[in-house]
Amino acid sequence: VALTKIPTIRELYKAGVLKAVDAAKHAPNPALLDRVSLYQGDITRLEVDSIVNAANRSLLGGGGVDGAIHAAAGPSLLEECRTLNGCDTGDAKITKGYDLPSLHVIHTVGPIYSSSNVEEKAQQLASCYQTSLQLAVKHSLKHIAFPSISTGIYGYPVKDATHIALDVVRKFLDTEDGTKLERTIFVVWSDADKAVYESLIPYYFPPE
Ligand code: AR6
Repeated sequence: VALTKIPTIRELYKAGVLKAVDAAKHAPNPALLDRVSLYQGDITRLEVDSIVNAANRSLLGGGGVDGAIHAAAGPSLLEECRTLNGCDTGDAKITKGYDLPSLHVIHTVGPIYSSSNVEEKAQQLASCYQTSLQLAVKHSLKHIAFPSISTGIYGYPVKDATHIALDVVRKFLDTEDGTKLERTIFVVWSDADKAVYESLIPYYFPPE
């Protein structure tokens, strides 16, 4: 899927998919409307500079989006991952994309959710988004596509996780480093997750 086929949130407002809300949490930043996307589908099909993998600390593959990324990238990805010595929760490491249409994969490790230590889990999840964004800019990558980290096998409540994802990305795009990212894409798999993103995006990325 080419970048031109991935709708920006400006286009989603125009189409009526996204609707303005009264009590937005951030001031409008019109430039960001062209630089953020919501896309429902398979992250492994995106022709972008980088996709993010919701990995585990071994970085040696697993189920969910991790399994899909390794399957689509081919065995060379696992070979490179073996050289990385794993990754801490909340941190991120980068590899090439191999057989993926994405040039790079940014592997991050989300927290395994539990209803105790909610604040620590939230900080770890925010750190996944933050370190992934920083890594993309450090490597001069212009696009980054995120799956909904930790909300599958790791059990993080989708609504809480989506607030964190949107908050960290909005704040990062407002910084000087953030101006270097031409497109940040939130990738959702299920209809339910898409509905959550559609309802919350207007609070963080209000229209003009
Ligand atoms: N494209 C986009 N999103 C996807 C895809 C895909 N191809 N496949 C699944 N999702 P999960 P986690 C969505 O479980 O919760 C692995 O075993 C999925 O619907 O992949 O961070 C790792 O090795 C959900 O919304 O990641 C770890 O052990 C989101 O991706 C563990 O799972 C994340 O779900 C990580 O669990």
